[in-house]
Amino acid sequence: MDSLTVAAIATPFFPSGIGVIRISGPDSLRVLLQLTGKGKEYFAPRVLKVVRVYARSGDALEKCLAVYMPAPRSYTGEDVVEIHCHGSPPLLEAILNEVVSLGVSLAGPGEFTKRAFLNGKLDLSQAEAVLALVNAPNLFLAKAALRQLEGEFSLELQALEERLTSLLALFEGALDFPEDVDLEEGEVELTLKEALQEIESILYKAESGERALKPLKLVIVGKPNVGKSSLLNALLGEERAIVTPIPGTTRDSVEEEINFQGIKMRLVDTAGLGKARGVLDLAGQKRTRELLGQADIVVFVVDISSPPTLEDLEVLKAVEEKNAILVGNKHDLGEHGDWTAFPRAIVLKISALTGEGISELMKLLSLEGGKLLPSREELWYLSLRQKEALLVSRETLKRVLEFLPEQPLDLICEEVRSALRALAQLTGREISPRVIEEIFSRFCIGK
Ligand SMILES: Nc1nc2c(ncn2[C@@H]2O[C@H](COP(=O)(O)OP(=O)(O)OP(=O)(O)O)[C@@H](O)[C@H]2O)c(=O)[nH]1
Ligand SMILES: [Mg+2]
Repeated sequence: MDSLTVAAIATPFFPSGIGVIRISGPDSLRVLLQLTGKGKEYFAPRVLKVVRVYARSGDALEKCLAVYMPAPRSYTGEDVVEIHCHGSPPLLEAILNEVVSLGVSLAGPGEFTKRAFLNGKLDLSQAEAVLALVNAPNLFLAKAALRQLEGEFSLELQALEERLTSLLALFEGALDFPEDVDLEEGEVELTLKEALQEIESILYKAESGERALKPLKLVIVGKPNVGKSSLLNALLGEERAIVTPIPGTTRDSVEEEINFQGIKMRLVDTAGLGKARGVLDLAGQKRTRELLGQADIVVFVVDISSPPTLEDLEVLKAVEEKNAILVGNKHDLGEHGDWTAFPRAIVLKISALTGEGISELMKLLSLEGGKLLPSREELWYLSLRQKEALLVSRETLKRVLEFLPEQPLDLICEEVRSALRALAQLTGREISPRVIEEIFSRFCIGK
């Protein structure tokens, strides 16, 4: 354990609601008492107290809240103090300077989480989950990271390790006492296959996590002039695409990313499909068909205020393969009766002009988007390092399975041991200080 006491500003360094200074190590309480002039009985463990913070000169710097969390029941497992100040960068810096002048060192990146790891509060996969959680680009991955932080991923790893460890024990027993231990080849093969399957399943969940990183592609199609670009603008809440009363306004696609209730989507407005009015139209329509091929969700727009045309039917044909959502735009201009006979039912009546139905459409889109993302239980948000360690253990076990019948037992033992070593890299049970430094250097200061 590191006996130095360290401190850092744990919140972003710009004017904000609050700013937190975090101190960890054996001197934390002494520093808090010196800064505030209070006696130690004032700070009941883990209770926020109102304090004044004084500079060495005796000037009051701040009136704020502070909490003392004695070891081992703290984030780092050491004595921890947090001072919750007003979020003023110069003020935070001044208080940090006072803390340092009382004999405290500045914390390096990820130092608090590193101490939590070294003190056994978290295993390495949980420590990396802290980083994943802070950096999670969307709510799905944040939730996955939280489950990792709470140890669910560690449990999966433990189960895997236990399986391999007992297999190794069996092999070692057979090596030491060949006449006493009967190695059932079928059983060994089964255990190996099960372990391999568990690794595959973890890797699959990690890949699902990566898929959740990419925005879903939402393509808006329809015949010319039905209000596709207007709808894009309405969904974005800004005038992104050009809108005119002239059919064929949009020639090239217009793309913009948006976050629908935690789901990242890439909205694509396209050139209208239908009768081509020249080479430019043809090129635009070709592009629309390509984009349709890449679409995760398709919004098929029609003008509900005028009767369906052959062009609408042509668009319908183009989106047949896709699970398209049919919306009737220009509802502010009325509703033409012939739409009830259209082969596909209109799901929503909207007006990109007045905003009618737009929030309902957004709800529907986030619902559809949610269905396309892997479910919470099927997702891990792993670092490259973690995935590589899993890949190494997978390849090793595959080799063992392949050569099982011919290889001498001691070689097989060695392979299983190296698969276990790769897994131990994930929990951090067997890891070099250099790798630990490398991992925590990716954290921000104060975490
Ligand atoms: N009344 C009414 N007019 C609308 C609505 N949505 C769009 N418009 C008008 O319809 C015309 C065409 O709108 P756009 O958004 O350019 O239609 P588009 O489908 O992108 O057209 P192209 O790019 O030419 O294929 C414009 O004059 C819009 O102002 C609506 O909900 N109600
Ligand atoms: Mg357009």
